Amino acid sequence: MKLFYSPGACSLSPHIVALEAGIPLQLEKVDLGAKRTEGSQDFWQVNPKGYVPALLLDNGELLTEGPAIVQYLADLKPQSGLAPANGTLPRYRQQESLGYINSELHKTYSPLFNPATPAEVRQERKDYLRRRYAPLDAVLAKQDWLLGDQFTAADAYLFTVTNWARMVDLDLSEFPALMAFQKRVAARPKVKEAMLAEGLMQAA
Ligand SMILES: N[C@@H](CCC(=O)N[C@@H](CS)C(=O)NCC(=O)O)C(=O)O
Repeated sequence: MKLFYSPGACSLSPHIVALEAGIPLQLEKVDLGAKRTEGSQDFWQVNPKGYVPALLLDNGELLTEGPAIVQYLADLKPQSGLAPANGTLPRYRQQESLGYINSELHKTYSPLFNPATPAEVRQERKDYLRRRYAPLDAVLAKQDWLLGDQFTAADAYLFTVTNWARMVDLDLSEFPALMAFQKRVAARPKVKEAMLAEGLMQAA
């Protein structure tokens, strides 16, 4: 399998999940501006949606959408505990979390990366994000991980998008449990491995 990724983008989440699950992945970096892959392919031809993450399966099919990809990877290794069993309430809780992170957080960050976004829109989007982080901070004040006492794919996704806060100058210091969560995830060996592989940190 091959994961098309861009360093530090939302594709970091499936990258972490694959490493945590012990699934060997080939990685191919994408220049999202030029829409070209490291191997000089036109990325539009690979993924007509033009964005990462995209997972090329061994049967030649392309799977897109981060929440679907992380669940696919986690389900390849059910014993990893990265996704609760299908059909159970905890699994729907995970989908609830993935949907929330995807639509309420991830996509609210997007305009903050666009230099053309006016200052007042920027401010409104940051206020919106803080409102959306508040319930997550309350959950994480009571338990280590979004779903309870087990690290799952939802945590990998929350960590990935929350890492963007400092890049867009979003102050989240009012959320101590969330900040502690970020440190807890960053300290996981497989998360460090993913970040090193994407060039997001230096080897110690
Ligand atoms: N709906 C997609 C959105 C993926 C997405 O926003 N990818 C960003 C990086 S985090 C991207 O590749 N943007 C480049 C572009 O849209 O041109 C998902 O949830 O996986």
